[in-house]
Amino acid sequence: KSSLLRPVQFISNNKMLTNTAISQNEEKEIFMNTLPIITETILKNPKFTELPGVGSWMKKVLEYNVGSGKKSRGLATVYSYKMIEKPDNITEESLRLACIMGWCVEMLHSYLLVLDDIMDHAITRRGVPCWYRLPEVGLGAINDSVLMHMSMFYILKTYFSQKSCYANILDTFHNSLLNTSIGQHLDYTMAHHVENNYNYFTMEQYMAIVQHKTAYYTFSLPVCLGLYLANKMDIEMHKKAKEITIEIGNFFQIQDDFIDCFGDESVTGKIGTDIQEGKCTWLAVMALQRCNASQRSEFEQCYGSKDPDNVQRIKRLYETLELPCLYKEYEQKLYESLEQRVKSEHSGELISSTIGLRLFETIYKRKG
Ligand code: DMA
Ligand code: MG
Ligand code: MG
Ligand code: MG
Repeated sequence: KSSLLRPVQFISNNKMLTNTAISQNEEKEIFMNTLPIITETILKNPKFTELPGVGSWMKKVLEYNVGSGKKSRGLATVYSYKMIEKPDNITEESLRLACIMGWCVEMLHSYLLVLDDIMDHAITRRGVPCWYRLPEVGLGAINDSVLMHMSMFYILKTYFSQKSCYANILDTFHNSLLNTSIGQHLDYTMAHHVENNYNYFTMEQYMAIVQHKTAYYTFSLPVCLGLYLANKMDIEMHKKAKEITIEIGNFFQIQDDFIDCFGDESVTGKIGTDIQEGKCTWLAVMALQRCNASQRSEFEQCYGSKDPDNVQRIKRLYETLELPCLYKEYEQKLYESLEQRVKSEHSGELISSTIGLRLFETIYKRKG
């Protein structure tokens, strides 16, 4: 075994240490090194070699949309596999397959982002113009997202169709996309058909949106795939992992909402549009819960407007209502409760809560 393949280490006080010898940067590098395999495999699909013009367009689509960004979901797939698999079973080949699986999750993400940016009238993504905004792309971006999605299935078929868990893997991807599209539907309709009636912006509605649009595919999908890669089919184990990953995924979207308003564009690579689009965000819901009558009428007057003054007024209202402070407290409490869970959990749930904590650590206090 090479030094990069040191297995997950267990220590006695019920805590799992993941590959302390490998830094997060090294893990990212190993993951990045698998990307050429993905591109090559996709472009070798006879469909693309028979029509070289389409093949070279596909290459451009992949280069622009897959590979940049944080790769949280792809890396989460690899981490999960490494944490779940028996150390002796972790080999160069099994890690390569985990990385390939991680890239499939990243491709699903890229597919969703291309569509999401059209729906959200977004301007930039990962520091460059959104794909649909390139003059040679336009609404052809919708079809490009289908090309990416189908290429993702081609990768799955190429590398996993001989495995016993292939049907489960496909089912997991399909379920994640169904959940995401339900969430995206709720997100879109809440923002576009309410017309100054903010009675629908409740925490319950918000949680339904984020659980569907983000939590499932962001963390439940990678961990579920990690379990399958390690041949873990136990339904109870999958259920436990799903519970905790949904909680973390929900928070991931709360962070995304916070960053959309208060983040630094040079770090996030995207210009926030939630206030302008009138989105049902964590900030909007919290503001409505805490505001007095005059603040509520200011909110109703300014929210969902492209006028920069109105956007500023909403941001000031959020600050007056001390939402940045509440957000930090929420994050801290969640961290502590996850740590507590790892300490107190019995062996049955220890794996899922440890994975949960580890994933949470990768997003804790994130700025982008
Ligand atoms: C993210 O919601 C959900 C999906 C399915 C991409 P969002 O529009 O807030 O994401 P972003 O801030 O990245 O545009
Ligand atoms: Mg968006
Ligand atoms: Mg969106
Ligand atoms: Mg957002």
